[in-house]
Amino acid sequence: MVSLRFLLCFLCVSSVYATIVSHDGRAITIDGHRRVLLSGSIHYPRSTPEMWPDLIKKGKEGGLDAIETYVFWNAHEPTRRQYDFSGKLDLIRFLKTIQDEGLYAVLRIGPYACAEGFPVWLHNMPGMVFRTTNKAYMDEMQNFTTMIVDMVKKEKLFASQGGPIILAQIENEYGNVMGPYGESGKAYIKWCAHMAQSLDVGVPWIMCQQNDAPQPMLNTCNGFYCDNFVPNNPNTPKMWTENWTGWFKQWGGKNPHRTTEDVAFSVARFFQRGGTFNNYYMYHGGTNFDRTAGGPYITTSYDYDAPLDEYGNLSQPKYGHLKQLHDVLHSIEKTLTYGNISTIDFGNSASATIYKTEEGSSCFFGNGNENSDATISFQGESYVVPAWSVTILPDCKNEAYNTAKITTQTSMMVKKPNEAEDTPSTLKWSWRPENMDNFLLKGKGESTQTQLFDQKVVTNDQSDYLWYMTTVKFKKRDPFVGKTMSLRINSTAHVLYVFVNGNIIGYQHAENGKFNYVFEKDVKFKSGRNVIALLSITVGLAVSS
Ligand SMILES: *[C@@H]1O[C@H](CO)[C@@H](O)[C@H](O)[C@H]1NC(C)=O
Ligand SMILES: *[C@@H]1O[C@H](CO)[C@@H](O)[C@H](O)[C@H]1NC(C)=O
Ligand SMILES: *[C@@H]1O[C@H](CO)[C@@H](O)[C@H](O)[C@H]1NC(C)=O
Ligand SMILES: *[C@@H]1O[C@H](CO)[C@@H](O)[C@H](O)[C@H]1NC(C)=O
Ligand SMILES: CC(=O)N[C@H]1CO[C@H](CO)[C@@H](O)[C@@H]1O
Repeated sequence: MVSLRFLLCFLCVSSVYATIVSHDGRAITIDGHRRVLLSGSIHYPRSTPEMWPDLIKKGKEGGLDAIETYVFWNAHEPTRRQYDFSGKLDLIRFLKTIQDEGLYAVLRIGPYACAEGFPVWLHNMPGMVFRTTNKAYMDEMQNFTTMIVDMVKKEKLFASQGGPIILAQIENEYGNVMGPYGESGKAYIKWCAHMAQSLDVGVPWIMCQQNDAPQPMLNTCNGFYCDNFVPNNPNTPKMWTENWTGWFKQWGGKNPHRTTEDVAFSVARFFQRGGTFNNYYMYHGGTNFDRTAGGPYITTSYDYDAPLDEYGNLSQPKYGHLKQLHDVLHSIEKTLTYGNISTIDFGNSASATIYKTEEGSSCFFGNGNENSDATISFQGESYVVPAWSVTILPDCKNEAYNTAKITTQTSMMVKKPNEAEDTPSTLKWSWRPENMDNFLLKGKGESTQTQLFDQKVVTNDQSDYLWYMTTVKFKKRDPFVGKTMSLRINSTAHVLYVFVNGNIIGYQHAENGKFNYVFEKDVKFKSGRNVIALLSITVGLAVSS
């Protein structure tokens, strides 16, 4: 009893000790030690709080050091200054679950997060221009970012306070789009850096895909391959914040697949070339619940072909093959982060990288040729390195791992028709009318206008459907009555259904990536009142401009 109490007290004291997170040009340092850090993205709203401990535990068993997540502004602040941190949106509970499992956390506050992230009310604010030196935007971004940082600080979740968060992120992949913003874009990035820095979180801030990230922001790489990435400052380590394990799925598209061998190759090559931090986007993709799929056409499944599948099960061999890679990389952490580096080029895209310390050496043999295997002779031995692969030799003698040689079991998910006994025999479609009570529609659920309004503005993201209706009257002797005329609609709806006098005359949807199309169809009008009704539908809302 006494010893147990002593142990508990020791734990509670040690948990409030600050962890000092810093970096040099080689790696992130934790309490002064350079670290090899493997991290995986798990977005808390894409699973349930009941799943979190299991997902994070599986991440840890899979060799991760950290879990990374975005913070979803649209979900947390659906209406201006009205917040939701309940259930799946309990960010603090998620971070504490990570802490309980003994992992680090990487908090990408953004608050821009690509297709998802911005609330619709922000889009609808007067004078709003996203992601530039726009006063209204900057005020809102600062307000939300500050609130999140304050919440997290209050719970002592930054490493500087004894918590799990070792890195925070401001903005997101802005470098990819900043060109058109010109000087304002540059000023905005400086402002972001300054604003973030002033929040004094006590851990480094990162900016991904931001070559001009001002010091002390760490610029990092996102992509399928990042081995050629060079940080913008000699004091910034080589970090990869989004290594895409697959891709999101779109309606009508096939299941995205990125081979295990290719993911492993890209990571091993990144470490061969001096990388020390890697994050998998995604480690668990999960589900876009309710209406949260970004748009257009992103499915409710956000499986991402990740090492943990949508339901949180191990996706083999990806999970196991990467776990082996992580174990090998961790076993040579010291050499990787402190060793002197030398390389040998064998030609034909084959190379060796040797990390050497006084205690010993570790080697990477890389073969970047997609078609032919390489035979590498090194210190009197000969090694076959398959095409498009990397071999790791922790002692420069014995091969411990090759990215193309999979030795873990493979699991296949078979989707069966509904015939098993324990599933209900009748899975039926059903429908219900939309709840109109919550509608923030101008007026009372219907309104009369003399022009067409953008659906986002009218529905305020409370519905995926909007009816536009108008009437045309013709006198009996009007020469157009009964004649074939053309009804032309220039539309940005993801899907458009067109009705004349209650009869459907056609429908059309935006081809992938095109947001403007012209619907055109022959119609005949009767004398008297004719009703033209258009049903405009969104399939996943993108609020990024
Ligand atoms: C955000 O703005 C509201 C006013 O709209 C203000 O009351 C609140 O203090 C601000 N929050 C932060 C963290 O700045
Ligand atoms: C997959 O996950 C579900 C839900 O956690 C579980 O019921 C099922 O047994 C798992 N399947 C496998 C093959 O592990
Ligand atoms: C790296 O090389 C330098 C110069 O040869 C040497 O002084 C240093 O000790 C080496 N470092 C390690 C970790 O071996
Ligand atoms: C449709 O509208 C867009 C923008 O509102 C415009 O750029 C385009 O030229 C229009 N297309 C046609 C065929 O009218
Ligand atoms: C969305 C995106 O930028 N995807 C690109 C990522 O990088 C790979 C390879 O470098 C490209 O093929 C993708 O188009």
